[in-house]
Amino acid sequence: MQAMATKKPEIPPIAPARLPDQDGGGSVVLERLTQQVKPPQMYQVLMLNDDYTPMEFVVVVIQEYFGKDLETATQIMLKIHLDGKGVCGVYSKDVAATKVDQVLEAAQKAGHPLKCVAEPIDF
Ligand code: TYC
Repeated sequence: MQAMATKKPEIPPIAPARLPDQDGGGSVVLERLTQQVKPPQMYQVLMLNDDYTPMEFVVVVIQEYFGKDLETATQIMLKIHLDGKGVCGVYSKDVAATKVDQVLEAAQKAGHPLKCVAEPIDF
């Protein structure tokens, strides 16, 4: 038969309860907590106009990488064509950077000079 362990299990010490700070006069001082969490910085992915990329290609890219339907993608493309730039979507930093990479890679593969950038949005 196996010998029984004789050592008693160790009981971890109990942490002392944290009491609210007191001001010495017997009254409890309550401090208002300032907001501790900020919303994450968001980035808008902008596409830039150029004279060479076909409109149809831009519309397909906006549908493919920014999840827009044909009508919305066409409106965004036309806005870019007329104003020089337009917002394709708003994302967290990492996702926005990935979208930019995907668009630039698709444009490069197709031989178009289409450009795309991410920029932080201030609220
Ligand atoms: N200006 C281009 C043309 O006339 C179309 C275009 C639209 C190109 C949007 C880029 O981001 C762009 N073919």
